[in-house]
Amino acid sequence: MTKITSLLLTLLIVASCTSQQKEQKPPIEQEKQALADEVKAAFVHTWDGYKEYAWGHDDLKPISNSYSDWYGESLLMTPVDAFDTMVLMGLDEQAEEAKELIFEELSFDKDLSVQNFEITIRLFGGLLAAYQFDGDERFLELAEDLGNRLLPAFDSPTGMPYVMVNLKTGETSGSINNPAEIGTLMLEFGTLSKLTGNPDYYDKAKKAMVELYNRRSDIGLVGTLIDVESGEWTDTSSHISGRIDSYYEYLLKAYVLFEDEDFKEMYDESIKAVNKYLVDRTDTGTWYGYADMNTGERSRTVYGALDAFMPGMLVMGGQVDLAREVQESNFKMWQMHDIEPEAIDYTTMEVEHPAYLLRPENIESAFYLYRETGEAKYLEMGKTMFQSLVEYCKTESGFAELADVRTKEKNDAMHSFFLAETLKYSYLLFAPESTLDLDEYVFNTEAHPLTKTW
Ligand code: DMJ
Repeated sequence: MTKITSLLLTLLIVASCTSQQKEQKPPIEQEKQALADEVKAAFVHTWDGYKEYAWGHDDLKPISNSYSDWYGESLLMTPVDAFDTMVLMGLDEQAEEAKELIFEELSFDKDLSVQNFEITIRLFGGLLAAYQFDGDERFLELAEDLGNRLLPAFDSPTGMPYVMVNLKTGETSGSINNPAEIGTLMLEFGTLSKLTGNPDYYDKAKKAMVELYNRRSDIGLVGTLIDVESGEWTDTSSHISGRIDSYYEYLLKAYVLFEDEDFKEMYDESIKAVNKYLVDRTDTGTWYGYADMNTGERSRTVYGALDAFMPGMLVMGGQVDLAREVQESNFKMWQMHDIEPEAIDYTTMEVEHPAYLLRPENIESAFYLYRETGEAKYLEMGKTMFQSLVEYCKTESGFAELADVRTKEKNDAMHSFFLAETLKYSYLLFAPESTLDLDEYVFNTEAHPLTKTW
């Protein structure tokens, strides 16, 4: 063989190896199925713990292997919240167990004063999604019964709901409410209207949102607390964190689910103000801070686990570049201590609130970005986050919150949103896209998928 032929041969071999390498999928893509199976195993582990130690109660206490009920009597928070995750994961046996328990034991005819928002997003949303997935009319009957019992919450002078409502008597309490609890009812009440043909639920939930929107400041921001009787703000601090967050989410999602243009207008106006006054680009990344709703002046540089929903919402609203930027910060926050704290000061990168409550938002945003861009980096982020959960939060019977992400000390608590949301978004990130088509479904804020069957 001449030198030239041998050189040509070498070049050919190198070229063919390079093209083979190019054809090879990045390794994380090949791990997707295994990761989805790991998430499913984490779910089954936790459901087994619930069955053994908390059956029939609201929540599992994953360290003492016992249970807790929010209001003294159980409203089956965990089984209702977890049901549609079981369906998505193909866990038929577990779904059957949950379904039997729900139909045998769930009753809302109880003299309990409950938090309208939490009951709506977890139970009302869970039952509606269960009905749409499963088709059993009893889910819809329970949802309708619950919707009727919650409806008196809207009977305030402004139409914005009270915080609490008694399931039996309809008595309301808590006139100082917040945008999240006022404005995160639309998908559930609206869906019930569409499914039953009774417009009342839709109209009341929409009026509440419009009343809130109409009280935005001249620069377009809302505050943290408002009196639903007088309509006056009692705390004018504006941000995207807890107590405001999902109001914006529902303005957008209500438009997507109901195709009601009013919501689009309100979302577009609101997000403009939020991105003008709250986005904070610093040396440490792109964050959303706090500002006074009237002046727009920065008041705090705090960001946390709840704020991490933002990239997911921005993707849905078409602002993908900004979503990417913020997700980098989300992940940076996660990496500070291998698991995210509830809140940090993003200028110093110091922990402000050290707990981790098994929250989903960071993984949720990675999921939306992966679906939108197909980029492996979002799978990598999801893998890191899920594996931290297993490493630091897993217990003999389930998963526990962390009291402090720096020491990894655990708390004896596990919110039902861990099964409804955290494991659902983790699973959907790794599972084939056909498991759930985002063009067909809109998630309520507790990750219950709702679809336009009307
Ligand atoms: C959930 O109940 C919902 O996602 C809500 O919108 C915010 N808080 C928790 C999860 O962190």
